[in-house]
Amino acid sequence: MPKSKPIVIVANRLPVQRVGDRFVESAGGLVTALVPTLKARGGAWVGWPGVSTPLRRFRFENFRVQPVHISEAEEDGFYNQFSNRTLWPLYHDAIRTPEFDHSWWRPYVVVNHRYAKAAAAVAPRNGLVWVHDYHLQLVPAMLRSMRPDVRIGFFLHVPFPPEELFAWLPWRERILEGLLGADVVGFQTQASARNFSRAAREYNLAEGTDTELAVGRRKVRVGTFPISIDFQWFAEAASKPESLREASLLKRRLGASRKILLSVDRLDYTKGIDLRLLAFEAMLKRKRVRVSECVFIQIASPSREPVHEYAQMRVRIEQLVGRINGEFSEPGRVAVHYFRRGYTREQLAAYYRAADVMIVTPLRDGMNLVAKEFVATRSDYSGVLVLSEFAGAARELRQATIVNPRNIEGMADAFETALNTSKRDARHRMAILRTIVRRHDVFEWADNFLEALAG
Ligand code: ADQ
Repeated sequence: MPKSKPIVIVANRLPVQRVGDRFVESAGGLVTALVPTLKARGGAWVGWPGVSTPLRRFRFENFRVQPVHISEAEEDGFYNQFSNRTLWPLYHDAIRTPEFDHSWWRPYVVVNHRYAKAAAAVAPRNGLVWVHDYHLQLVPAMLRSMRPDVRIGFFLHVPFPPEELFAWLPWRERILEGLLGADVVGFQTQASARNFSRAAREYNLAEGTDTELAVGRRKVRVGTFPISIDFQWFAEAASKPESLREASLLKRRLGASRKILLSVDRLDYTKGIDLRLLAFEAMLKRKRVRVSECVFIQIASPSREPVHEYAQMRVRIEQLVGRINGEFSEPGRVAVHYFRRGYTREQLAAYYRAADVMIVTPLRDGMNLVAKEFVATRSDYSGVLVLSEFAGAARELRQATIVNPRNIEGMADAFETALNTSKRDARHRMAILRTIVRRHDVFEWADNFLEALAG
């Protein structure tokens, strides 16, 4: 039975981290999605422990944890530079200019090879191996050459860029060859899947259709598998008395009559934080909504701080927050609350529950789980979701208020309309959104992919 077959997950990071002298599960979407699946099937997780001191293979619950050692110099070339200064901006519409430095390619190849070797060492005969994300695009082909018996799946969490952008990459054929080593290549959206298939044909590395390619005599299935969240967990967490208490305390502290606009992101230039602040400022300038009536909370978790573009983005955001507060805040009524820190999932659930309007306006995003988490917490069917048309989630969450994040005045309009949405209208839309996320949760996502992989 395919469902009971053990799996090997290969991802940049391990799903566990050391706390004192033991290991605990780390937070994050992928871990929530795959650890229950791994626990049910058994198998292994291959990944980087996040520390440069070598760590031995060990067992966690009923699966194996296979650490991949990466030196500090390799971490810089493979992760900070090639993954996050070349691939990340290129795959996100070149929002920042990607840099193409030949000295970064080498560590990318070396580290990918190390992951492939580690996966080859732990994969059972004829087993299933599932490789994740843009850091590890060479692993499928490398693993296939080492272990032709295994079935290999690859899932890209970020968008696959259109042809004219992908063409910039000096190593474009190598990346395509790497991915085409998989039996199933999965994407968040149809557009990404199509971009990939077209690029594979364009560079004469495969023939076929947008959903099925042939590399010589081998078939490669190209599919769309929109990732999701643990709906039940968020729905229950947000309905607990502690969360409800937390949410109403927050509302009271901000001013009970004020409506809360909320955003939650990693502090990343793809998330459009600066433009949404400008839109909030534009809305206040119109003087139809005042700070006595609303407050904007931006929660941003620190991310990739060694990368220059991230440090720059942080300065810009902090200046904007200062400027808006300088102009619009009143004693006891701060216009923008900016919290640059990580929260537990329980804390986030309480914030989602307190919000009247959730603003998710990335310039480009593979999916965006925050939008789905917000929807899951609204078991009272209230609240309005403002969502960028450039998030993968917009393909599914069509009942959200869809905006173009580069249209500042348009976004300001959308915020105003969202603040004035009738309870009835909000309820109607939220009911549809909740049905979609409930039906298509992260467990369904993992099952669908693994079923395709099992063939
Ligand atoms: P990310 O770019 O990290 O993921 P997203 O999908 O929004 O973006 O996931 C962020 C996660 O981090 C959410 O689960 C959120 O709750 C959490 N988070 C955000 N801010 C936090 C904070 N301050 N404290 C604690 N947790 C916080 C990449 C792609 C996305 C894709 C996912 C999954 O860029 O497009 O949806 O992978 O495939």
